[in-house]
Amino acid sequence: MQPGLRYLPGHLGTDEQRLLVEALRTAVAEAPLFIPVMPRTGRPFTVRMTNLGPLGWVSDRAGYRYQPSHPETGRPWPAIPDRLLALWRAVSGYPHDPEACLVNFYNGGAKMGLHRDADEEDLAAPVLSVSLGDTAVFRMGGPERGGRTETLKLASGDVLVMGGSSRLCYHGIDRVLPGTSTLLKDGGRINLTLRRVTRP
Ligand code: MD3
Ligand code: FE
Repeated sequence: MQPGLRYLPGHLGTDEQRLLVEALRTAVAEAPLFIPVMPRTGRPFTVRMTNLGPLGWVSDRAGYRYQPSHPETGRPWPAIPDRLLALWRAVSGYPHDPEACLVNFYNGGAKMGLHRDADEEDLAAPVLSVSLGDTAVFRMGGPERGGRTETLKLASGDVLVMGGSSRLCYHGIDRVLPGTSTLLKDGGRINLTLRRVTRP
C-alpha cells in the first residue's frame, strides 16, 4: 500500500451507517443527485453526484471546479452532517474542518476511471472516504499514470484516509458488486469523500 494511506475496514458499525444514510436522504432531497459531464467532450459520468458543505466539486463542459451552489438548483449545498465532521476530527489528523463532502452514487454498471484529486488548493490535508452499501473494487496506483496498480475491496462501513504521498496517487472504482449489502433498499453504493479545499 502507498505510504500515507490508512485503511480502516469496518470502522463504522451498522447503526452508524444507517444514521448516515438517513442524513444523506434528507440532504439529497435538498440537493438532488446530478449527472456530471466531462470537460470539453460533455460525455456523462456513470456515477451520479451531489455535495454537502460550503463548497462542492462539479464537472461540466467548462471544467472541474469547486463552487458554493448546486449547478441545477442554484441553492447552497446542505451542511456536512455533524457525525461526518466528528469522523473527520477523529481520524483525519488534520486540524481544520473539511469544506466539501462529495457524494458519489453508483448503481447499475457505474464506475470511475483512474484519476487524481488535484483540484484542491490545500494538498496538505488528507481526503477521507466512507463507503456505504454494496462493495466496490477500488483500484489504487502510484503518482504517475500508467504505473503499477493494485485493487482493494471497499465494503460498507470502510473508511480510507489518503494523506501524505498517497494524496496525489491515481485511483478509481472498477465496479460495484451487486447484492453485497442490504444497507440501501434498492442496492448500489454511496461513497462520501471529505475534502479541505482552501488553504486555512
Ligand atoms: C486516493 N471516489 O470522489 S474513494 C472521488 O469510491 C473518488 O467514489 C472513489 O475517487 C469512490 O474522487 C474512491 C477513495 C479515494 C478518494 C480520494 C483519493 C481514494 C483516493 C485521493 C487520493 C488518493
Ligand atoms: Fe478521486
